[in-house]
Amino acid sequence: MGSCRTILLKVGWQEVCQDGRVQLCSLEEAASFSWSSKMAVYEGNFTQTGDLRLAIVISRFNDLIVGKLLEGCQDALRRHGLDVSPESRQVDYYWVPGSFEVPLVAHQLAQSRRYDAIICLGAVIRGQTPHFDYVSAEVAKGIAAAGFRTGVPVIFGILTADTLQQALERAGIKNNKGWEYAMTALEMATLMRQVAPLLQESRNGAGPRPPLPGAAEALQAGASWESAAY
Ligand code: INI
Repeated sequence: MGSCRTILLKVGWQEVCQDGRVQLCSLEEAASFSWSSKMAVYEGNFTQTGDLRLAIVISRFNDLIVGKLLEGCQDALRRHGLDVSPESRQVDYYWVPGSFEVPLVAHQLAQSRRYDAIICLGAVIRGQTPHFDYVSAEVAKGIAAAGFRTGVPVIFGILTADTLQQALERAGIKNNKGWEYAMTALEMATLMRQVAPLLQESRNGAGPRPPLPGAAEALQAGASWESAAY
């Protein structure tokens, strides 16, 4: 496994490379990394939403579908205590022509550091375009890159469907995926608020990490991470 030189983020023993790959840090760094001897569980929640700030990037293409996704998304946010009104100080709305344009705006919003999470909404329907595969693949990659490059959760709320009927079913007739995208945003935003201080801790340089049973043997010269006991 080759290692990249340009590291965008370090989270614990993991390094996120510029091209989005995730690799493990060097043995030397790992040995000097400090962890609390007590392991903890971190998870997001749907209750500490009072001071969250969100952006929603919305594609106008297929607006029949996307409008429904937006309604579902707003409904979920409202029911979890967020003010989604146009005058809201909590949620800002950014409209773009099509899904292809979503990642550019999402990336720049994430870079602005104004938001705890960014929700991307769009619909790409296979039956409507021969370039379905290009549009959907680029949008997925672009949205993933926006999150990786900035450390801000960027939610993939681009509905991909084979037919208009299928898209409608997922945009309100059977269920509304917009709801799910909103819930994902809340969970990730509240989780990342807990992850950010860990990152800061690792940037500040942490003290020695207490060894775990079996670590000394596993980390002998020549041992690879894969063979480590944990
Ligand atoms: N944009 C979509 O959001 N969904 C689609 O299904 C779609 N189709 O079918 O082509 C689509 N095309 C427009 C595209 O997103 C860009 O706006 C356009 O290519 C200009 O860059």
